[in-house]
Amino acid sequence: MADDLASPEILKLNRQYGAFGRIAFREGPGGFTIAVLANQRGSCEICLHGGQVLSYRPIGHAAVIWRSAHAVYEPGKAIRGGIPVCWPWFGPHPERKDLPAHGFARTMDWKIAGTEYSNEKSELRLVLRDTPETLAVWPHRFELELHVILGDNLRVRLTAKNTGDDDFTFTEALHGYYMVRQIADVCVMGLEGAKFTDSLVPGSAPQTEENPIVFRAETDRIYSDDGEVVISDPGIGRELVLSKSGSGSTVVWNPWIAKSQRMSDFGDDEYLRMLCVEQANIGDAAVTLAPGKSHTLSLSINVDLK
Ligand code: TA6
Repeated sequence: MADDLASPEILKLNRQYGAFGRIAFREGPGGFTIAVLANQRGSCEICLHGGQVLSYRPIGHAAVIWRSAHAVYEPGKAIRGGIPVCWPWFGPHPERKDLPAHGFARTMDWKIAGTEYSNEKSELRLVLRDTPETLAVWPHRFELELHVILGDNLRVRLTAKNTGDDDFTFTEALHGYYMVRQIADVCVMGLEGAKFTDSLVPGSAPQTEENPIVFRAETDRIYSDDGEVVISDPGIGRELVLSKSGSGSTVVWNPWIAKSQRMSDFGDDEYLRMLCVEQANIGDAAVTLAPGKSHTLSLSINVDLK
């Protein structure tokens, strides 16, 4: 039984928020608290460190979400894989090179705001609020909620609320890492006709995507697109259909060989088995909120056998 040797904190969480066979909490790597959602259609794990979905496995399917075997599970560090929450900035901080890429949300400890379940769904809400440390680098009061809904698909909703007295502007991404059998056989559909910038050539002019995207080298592109994207993976025999709302940008990234070798928390050949397709708001799609206002970025992951 998972609770046999659980810590008092984990036992308390399971007493307060657990539901046998539907919602449970366990201690994970690095001592991080992991929420496990389950229902008759599958299971999903979310780490309270970073508010990060770590796994999603619909019943009868291979794992959907990828995580590096070299991932680091340490306070203040980002976990390589899953669906990192990039907020309140995407990529390098626009001015401060001393600050971590992709903001602070993915390296902070989130709190449980609530759980609920029904015959069809198991749900978890996590919340993150400003701290003296965040105010020191980003002088705005905020409340961030991550709402994960496991039903016959997986939905992830990131809601930002301005709880301060001044407007603020942020960029963001649900930086999902997806499992593929063999990247050379994969293609990404749905971005044909969309404008994109190539992050590997900073300052390069926008281009227009003409074809489904295939992968033969490091690929790191930011598309202006608000539509659905499909990861076609003949190796596994499935399509991952990534639908979204509240997002004007889609990022497609595979590090390929050289970048994989440069990342200490990424195996040299792991690029073969993963692909990032990220629902985001970057550049012209940055979001400005007036005091009291909220914005939700929402992702739905559906698995279609092919
Ligand atoms: O999403 C693409 C990207 O911005 C890449 O440029 C690469 O840096 C990736 O994110 C991973 O960033 P991380 O800070 O998690 O190593």
